[in-house]
Amino acid sequence: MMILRLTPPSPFGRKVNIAASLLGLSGEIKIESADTNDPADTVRRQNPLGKIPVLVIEDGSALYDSRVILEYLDHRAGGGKIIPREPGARFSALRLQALADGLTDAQILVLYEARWRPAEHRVTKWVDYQADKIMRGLAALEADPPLLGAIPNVGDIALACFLGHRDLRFPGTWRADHPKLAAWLDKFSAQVPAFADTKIAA
Ligand SMILES: N[C@@H](CCC(=O)N[C@@H](CS)C(=O)NCC(=O)O)C(=O)O
Repeated sequence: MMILRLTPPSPFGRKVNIAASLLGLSGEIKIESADTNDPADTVRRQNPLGKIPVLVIEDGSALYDSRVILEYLDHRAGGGKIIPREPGARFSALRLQALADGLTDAQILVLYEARWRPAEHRVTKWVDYQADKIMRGLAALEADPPLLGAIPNVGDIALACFLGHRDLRFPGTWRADHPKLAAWLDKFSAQVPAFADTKIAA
């Protein structure tokens, strides 16, 4: 049995749960929540960065980050499923994953600014700098939304988790101005039951 360390609202942990479901591996994974703020939590020994998700596999080794875990799960499921083998499709999926994960990183930095810094020390210029990345990413994706294949790839999974995290933490801030992307997420949600199954209440 593999052990997945995460916190339920984590968009990166959600990527892993959705990938595992698509690959038929959910039954081989036990979820154990982690507290990244607790210095005593074993997650800091499993991943020196102290970040989740971490996947502990049967031999006791710990895999991180979410991209490495998704690659491992794809390999474990036989390969070429959520990370296509054909180079054109492969690099397009990996690039979409890099973009969507980068947007999620920026979104988390905006949240951490409010969570970690007292109001008098917050730097608006820094938050605006991150918010601009998100607006540019949303605009680029709206101009050219990805095609959803029969099996969603790692890029699609990462994009759905970014948009789901935006809905959770910044509701009402993207759908009206990005109708094609909103339709894309509805289609993903209809195709991938694990997306609704991993949704948490605001
Ligand atoms: N690149 C990482 C990002 C993981 C990440 O940022 N996780 C957040 C929770 S969503 C975290 O652990 N934050 C605690 C910290 O930054 O110390 C991945 O893809 O797994």
